Amino acid sequence: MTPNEMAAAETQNLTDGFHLIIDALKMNGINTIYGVPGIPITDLGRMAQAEGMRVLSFRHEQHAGYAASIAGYLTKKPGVCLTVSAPGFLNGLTALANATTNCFPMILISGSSEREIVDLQQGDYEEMDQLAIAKPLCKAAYRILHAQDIGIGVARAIRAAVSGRPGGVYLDLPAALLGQVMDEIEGQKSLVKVIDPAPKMLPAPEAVNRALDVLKGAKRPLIILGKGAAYAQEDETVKAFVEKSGVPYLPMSMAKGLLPDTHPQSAGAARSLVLKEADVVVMIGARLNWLLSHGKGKSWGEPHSKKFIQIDIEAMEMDSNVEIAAPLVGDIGSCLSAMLAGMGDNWSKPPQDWTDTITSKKETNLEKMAGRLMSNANPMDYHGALGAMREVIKDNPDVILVNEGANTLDFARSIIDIYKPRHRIDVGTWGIMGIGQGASIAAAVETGQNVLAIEGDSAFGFSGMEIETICRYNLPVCVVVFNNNGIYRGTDVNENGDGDVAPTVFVKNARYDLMMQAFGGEGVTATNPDELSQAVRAAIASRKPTLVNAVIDEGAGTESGRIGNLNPQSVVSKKK
Ligand code: ADP
Ligand code: TPW
Ligand code: MG
Repeated sequence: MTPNEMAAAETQNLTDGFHLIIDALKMNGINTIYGVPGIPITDLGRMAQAEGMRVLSFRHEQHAGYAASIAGYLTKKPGVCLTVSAPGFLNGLTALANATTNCFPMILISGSSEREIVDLQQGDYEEMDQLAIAKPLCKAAYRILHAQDIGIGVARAIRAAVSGRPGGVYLDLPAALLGQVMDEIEGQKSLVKVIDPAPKMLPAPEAVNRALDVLKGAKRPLIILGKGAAYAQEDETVKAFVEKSGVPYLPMSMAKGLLPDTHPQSAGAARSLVLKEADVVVMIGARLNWLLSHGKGKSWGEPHSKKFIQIDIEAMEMDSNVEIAAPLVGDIGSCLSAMLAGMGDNWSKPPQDWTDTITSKKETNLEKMAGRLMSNANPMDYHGALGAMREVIKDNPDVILVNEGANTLDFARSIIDIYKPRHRIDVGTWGIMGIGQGASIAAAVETGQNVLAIEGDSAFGFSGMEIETICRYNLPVCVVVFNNNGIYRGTDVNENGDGDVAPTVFVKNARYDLMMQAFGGEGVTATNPDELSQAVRAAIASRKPTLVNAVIDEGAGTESGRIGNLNPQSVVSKKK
């Protein structure tokens, strides 16, 4: 403050940038900050805590960022990640880009160094043009230079994050802004409460009729539910549409549980069959990206053998990979309500031979798997260990499952049934490793539920240090490390004999459970399904931070889990 401002402060009530930011967030119902402190935002975190916000400090910004993005996914309010300038900002940026890719609403708020010095590149402390760097990696990026603009700046960030297709927003706060003062009453007046931040978007009636016509003509219809449908929190409407239509559905991984995986219309256990044979596919909040082989190719059967109906809030998503016969642009609740209204009372269900074929395929496949899930092999294989975890979730359907790894991910996705919406969080659109602890922390903080995180030993390592954060906030998180001594498997050998281990291999028989004990949590090693099951059930009952080191046969996994086909092949050396 200048001497003049100091003098004025004695006669007038003042506020400053710090408090205006906190007030602006709180006014908009944002009460939690995930971050890492340091110059220039240390006091911002302290003051936010003093003002009643929950401020969760992490050990690395990337994980605070993943936590913020998952908070956004679970609550439909942007999750906030707060970081310092340049390196802290960059550490958070991966999470911001990941949030944007996954359509999760989050705001990365980073302090930044002195504008005048940064722009002249005169070598300021942590100098970086953060706004320019963030821009191509997020949905929107803003910088606030004046205290009186904080209200509108925060409002823009919130609306950009949650309206239309949700995504990541960057908000740049130069250090000088935080200390700027203004009259307290003027300051309060400058704040903006965002009215209807994610307005409904109604589909055009003719688009609804077109979609109904296409669906009516279907002999072998299929619904695909994506995580956009789970995000929308229109659970009852989704259920009503699926059940009234009678159409079998496939959940994408994070849409599992939107309807319970045990629902009779779930075609999850007959995935290959329905993708190949369906003649009309209704996409609901799911994209035809690599996870669905772009809607074409061998897994989709005869070329041009299907018509697509696609429901999405983002018009540009239509025809991204294949022709969409009936694009339905709008929010999921409005689109499905309009479809339901148009279906009337006499909608005829799909032909029985189609649903019977699916049911019998499901039964065969589930039977085939059932035996393997009982496997008591020691060391455990994936089926034995996950068979035990499947029973734990069945008995505790409120537990939120977090899942990452390669084999650990792919097997868990198909083996563990989920019973409730938004109860499975995983590696998402990028197949990113490292979301484990950040997602677990956010899920526990935002919902109060127990969290079970099933992570490959490699996957765990990306955010392993955050188990200290889990212990510090005493969160009901049970991390199970599927320890197979490496990435995909622990058996690779270095063929040049220089003494190094192969690039995919870790220290053998590592004791991840001891890491948890270092921070006061429970740490247990499990070598068979019974021990594993017991340890996880105890963790759920006690709600104590727990890490179970689950010893998995190091030879049990396959290269890249189920997506080994994406690896380029060398003609010189073929992978065995
Ligand atoms: P998945 O990986 O489960 O297939 P994606 O992330 O690929 O899911 O797709 C989610 C889609 O949902 C995105 O295209 C996004 O635009 C859309 N979406 C998100 N929220 C809504 C909503 N409220 N209404 C309609 N579409 C939505
Ligand atoms: C940020 C590449 C995909 S899966 C994986 C890596 C490193 C680890 C697989 O081993 P894990 O599981 O977790 O032990 P398992 O059961 O098969 O042994 N960096 C990032 N993201 C990705 N996806 C990778 C690397 C990868
Ligand atoms: Mg592994």
